Amino acid sequence: MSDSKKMDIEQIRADFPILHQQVNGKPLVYLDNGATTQKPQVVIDALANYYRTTNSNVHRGAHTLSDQATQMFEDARITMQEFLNAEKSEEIIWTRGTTESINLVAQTWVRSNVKPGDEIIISGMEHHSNIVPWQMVCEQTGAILKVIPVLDDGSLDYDGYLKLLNDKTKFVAVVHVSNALGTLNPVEDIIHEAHKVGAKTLIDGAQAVAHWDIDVQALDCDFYAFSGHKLFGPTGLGVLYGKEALLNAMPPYQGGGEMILHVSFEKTTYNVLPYKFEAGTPNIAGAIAMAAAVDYLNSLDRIALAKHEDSLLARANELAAQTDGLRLVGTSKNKASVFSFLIEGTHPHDVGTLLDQQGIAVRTGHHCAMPVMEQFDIPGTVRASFTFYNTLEEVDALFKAIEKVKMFLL
Ligand code: 7TS
Repeated sequence: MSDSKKMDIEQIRADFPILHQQVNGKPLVYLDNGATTQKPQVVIDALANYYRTTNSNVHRGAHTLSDQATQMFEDARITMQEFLNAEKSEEIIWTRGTTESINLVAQTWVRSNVKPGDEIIISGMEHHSNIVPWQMVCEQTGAILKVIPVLDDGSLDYDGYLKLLNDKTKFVAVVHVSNALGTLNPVEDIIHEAHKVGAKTLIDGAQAVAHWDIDVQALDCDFYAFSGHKLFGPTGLGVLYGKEALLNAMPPYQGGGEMILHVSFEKTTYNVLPYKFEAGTPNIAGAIAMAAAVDYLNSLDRIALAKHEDSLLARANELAAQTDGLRLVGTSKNKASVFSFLIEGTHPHDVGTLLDQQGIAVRTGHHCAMPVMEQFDIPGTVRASFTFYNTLEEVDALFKAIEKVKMFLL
């Protein structure tokens, strides 16, 4: 089957119009895929075509375009269900992104199920969006936040995790792949152990979905969160997967239209799943374009492309070993194609600016993961995050540019 799937990188690059331009007089080398991925033409077309031909509100119109928009919107939900291998499409909630998905769970299931003294576990390598919502719900409920330590190579202290688990643990929320370090966490085991003490689990999949197929039933996670824009889809659109029984038992997150069955001043009854969690007009165009992104991914040989990403990271590591003065941050043996580094004696922001002048787009700073930066006692890193449309030549270009930066700054 994979024979008919696309894996030629040049052909794939041709699908992404933004990649073929000069930035600061140099060919663009886009290595900031952890922040957001670029969009293939089919996604851009899906957005534009929806607005050109179908735009209407969903679930309410008594006219043809509204019926068509509703059909496309609900078909997109089924596309996401199949993408995650969720059991039912009702388990797919459209949100604004990972951040909103996590806040939703914190303010519904967790807020209504934890008591003072109960414990919520996160890890030391979380993005702020998987830290702050839990701190907020701890303040609201009197629950206590526990943090799994991170080891020097950027991997999770798994034994440290096991030690934190006890009968007070009510919830475990852990990142699948760290955006700052690239570490791939053993989420299946983490979930399994959490379930043994009766805790529920959320996996922050923001950085994982673009690299590998995700199977929420195999993982057995209770919730899984990600953002469309990091999966070759539009901004402002994300997904929360949740197990049906939990979603059914949860109070709504926001009140408004769509999420009700009946409203009176005396009593309001809430809609069924998934609409109970989708108050207001949703991002209809975004959902439809997101489905186009997943259809596009399904046309690619994702296993071959994951291997290609591994080879990009291997090339970066190989060149790093030949480069004086580089400090790599996040060297866990299980990692995604995220290459975080510092040039000794320089500030990451200066490095980023000088790389940009050479057409190379990276992210610099703390990557919204300040606690792990503090642990490594650094202000931030320079992060090159690769995806399947990147090439070995682009990795080489990064290292040529690093040499120029060193000449300029040191
Ligand atoms: N979780 C992880 C692991 C992330 O990497 C990010 C965004 C988020 C959550 C939040 O996603 P959002 O779409 O709701 O904003 N990470 C990054 C990054 O690494 N650079 O820019 C955004």
